[in-house]
Amino acid sequence: MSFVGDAHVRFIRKLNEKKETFEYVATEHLRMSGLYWGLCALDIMGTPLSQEEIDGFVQWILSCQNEDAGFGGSPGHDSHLLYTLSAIQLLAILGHLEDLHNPERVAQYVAALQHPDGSFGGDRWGEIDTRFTYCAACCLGLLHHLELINVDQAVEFLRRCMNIDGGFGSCPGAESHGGQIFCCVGALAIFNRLDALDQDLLGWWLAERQTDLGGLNGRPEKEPDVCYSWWNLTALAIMDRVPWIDPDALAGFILACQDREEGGISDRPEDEADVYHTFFGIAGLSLLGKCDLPNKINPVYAMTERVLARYHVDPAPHKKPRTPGPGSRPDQAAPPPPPSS
Ligand code: GRG
Ligand code: ZN
Repeated sequence: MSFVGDAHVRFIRKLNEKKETFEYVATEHLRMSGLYWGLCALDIMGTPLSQEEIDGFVQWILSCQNEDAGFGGSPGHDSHLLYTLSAIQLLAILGHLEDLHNPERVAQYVAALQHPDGSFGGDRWGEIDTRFTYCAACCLGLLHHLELINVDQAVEFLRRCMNIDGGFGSCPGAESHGGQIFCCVGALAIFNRLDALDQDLLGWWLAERQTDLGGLNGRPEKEPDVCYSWWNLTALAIMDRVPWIDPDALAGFILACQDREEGGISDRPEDEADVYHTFFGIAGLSLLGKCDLPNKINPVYAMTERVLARYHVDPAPHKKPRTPGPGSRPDQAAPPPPPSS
């Protein structure tokens, strides 16, 4: 089945015109992330924006920044790590990260959400979730300010969220789930700490998520869903284990979820398309190297490689040689000091 890119571009562009609809009003609280899904999908497909569009988006994004330096999901909404990450990603995609007011203060806002046990709260109210560890790692990686947090403690918290199946949940003791696995593996990649994983065990668990339809599910016995073509596949990509699934079958499932007339991609074949599954479907196809998409998505930062290059962000932080610190596994320990005379 073919990829109907032109229809997807039309579908995404139309979303911004539907300002009078219930759907638009009902999603106000997460508009920042919605815009990120749409613009990142257009970026993967190499769709240019006009200068007028770029300026309008940048102005709108900056209008969502609050006194505490964080960003809300819409103007006047409280700051949250989810939307602060989307805002930073959007400014980078638009080539306007330079317009971010006082990036050090934004980085400090993010770092201040770390708790003493290494976890991150999503906002000042303090709900903890491994999603927020990823958001913090990604924001600080993009802003080149990882030194502001305690990385060892953050890794320690993630270790506590790891289950005996090799996967991760939202907090210690929570069931393994594809979405949280992306967050934990992505954060560990940014921290260059993949040594915290059992990559073979996790690789097996993820490979077993492929269903008879070719699509991936997020946990055992669940239905396949296009968005796991991002959540699960990124973890496999970061661990160099994409061939552990059948890529052609997965691509076939994603393509079968396209609305070939109106554009957009849905969670499952014949369901209604939405911008979230459109983005994750296109991002999954990009990770699989299918459909000749011009700008490759990066599995760690969830942005195209061209944007990372522009801002000098290492696309594979987990592949850098690492000098182990105290408490590292013995097989990775630094050589012993020379004997004293
Ligand atoms: C920059 C890409 C990016 C992400 C930012 C928000 C975030 C960080 C990560 C979210 C990770 C996550 C938890 C994704 C899962 C979303 C999802 C499909 C939830 C559905 O869960 P269930 O239990 O669905 O309703 P299943 O498929 O298990 O039936
Ligand atoms: Zn989904």
